[in-house]
Amino acid sequence: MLEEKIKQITDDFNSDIKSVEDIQKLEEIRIKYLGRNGVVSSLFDELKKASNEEKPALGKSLNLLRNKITEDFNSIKTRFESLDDLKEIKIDLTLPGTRRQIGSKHILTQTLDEIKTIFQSMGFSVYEGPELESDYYNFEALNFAPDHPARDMQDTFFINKDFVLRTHTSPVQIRLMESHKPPVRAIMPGRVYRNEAVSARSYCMFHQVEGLYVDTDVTFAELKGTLVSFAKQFYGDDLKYRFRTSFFPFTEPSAEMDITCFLCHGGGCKVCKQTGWLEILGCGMVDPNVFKYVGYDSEKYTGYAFGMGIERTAMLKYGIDDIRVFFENDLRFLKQF
Ligand code: 2U9
Repeated sequence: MLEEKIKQITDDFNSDIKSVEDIQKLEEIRIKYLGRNGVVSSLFDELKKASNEEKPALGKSLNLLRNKITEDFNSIKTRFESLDDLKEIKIDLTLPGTRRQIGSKHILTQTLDEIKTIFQSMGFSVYEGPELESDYYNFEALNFAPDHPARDMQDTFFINKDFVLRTHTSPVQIRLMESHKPPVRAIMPGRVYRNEAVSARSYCMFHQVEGLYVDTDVTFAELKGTLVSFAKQFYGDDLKYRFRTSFFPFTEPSAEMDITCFLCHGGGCKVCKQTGWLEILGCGMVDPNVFKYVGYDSEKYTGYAFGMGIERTAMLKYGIDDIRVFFENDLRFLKQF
């Protein structure tokens, strides 16, 4: 008899709990089953009347029923409470989502990557060296005369009388040639320093890429061919160019390469100072004196070298008129690339 009642009450509880919709209804159910005068209490009263043989089994079933009801009640109560917490947080589902800030490479890195890819496709490898250099690597081995103006404190950051912040990446070429026999063909990108007044045109540090190719029978014609090919790939196929004679201590003969002004297409404007031309790089045949310093036989080998400023290159390509923007980290500038 009591056994049947236990079963019936289990079924009733299961159906009551299934339809519960809120915490008040749940409390009513708790009182109905577990309250002091509730269904389960009255079953325990009835248990007292059962025979001594039946009591242990019925007692066990009743305990199981009470535990099941208590557990179900607690777990549903917790669920309702967490739902209530969620209702407290007011979410406006019509608000637009938060846009994630996706970073990108700095325009100087992008420009250098592009330059590297072009020269690598022409057989150049990439070689790097230290920014703190000895006077020997930065000046002497590059054939700078002892009284050359670049050796002046006004132009170069001296660390002490023998060490400088490199003023160009050319010392890397010296290091490369000291450690490798010809043929050598590499570009040297890196940061360089100049003790100059900061302005829209010049900054106390900037980046260069220089290139060097040394082998038997390397000619000026090859230098021109390589640089024209580079310029066409970088600035566009329809570009016009010219080479002008120049002077550098480490090359002889030396030249500078110009391309037609991207703004006025040669007509003359403010950007090209009315000349119609923009200088993009310097170059020349490696001076035989430089070969002496690195122990190359200048009777057997010839080589060409070239150099360009990466900031200047990016400024020309993208029409940027102030070098300082590369170093200010202003997102309004950086995000344009
Ligand atoms: C060795 C031999 C020759 C590297 C060269 C230039 C010409 C040049 C300037 C461009 C603008 C520097 O960034 S800039 O100010 N560079 O015009 N550089 S030839 O010639 C070398 C280098 C190393 C051993």
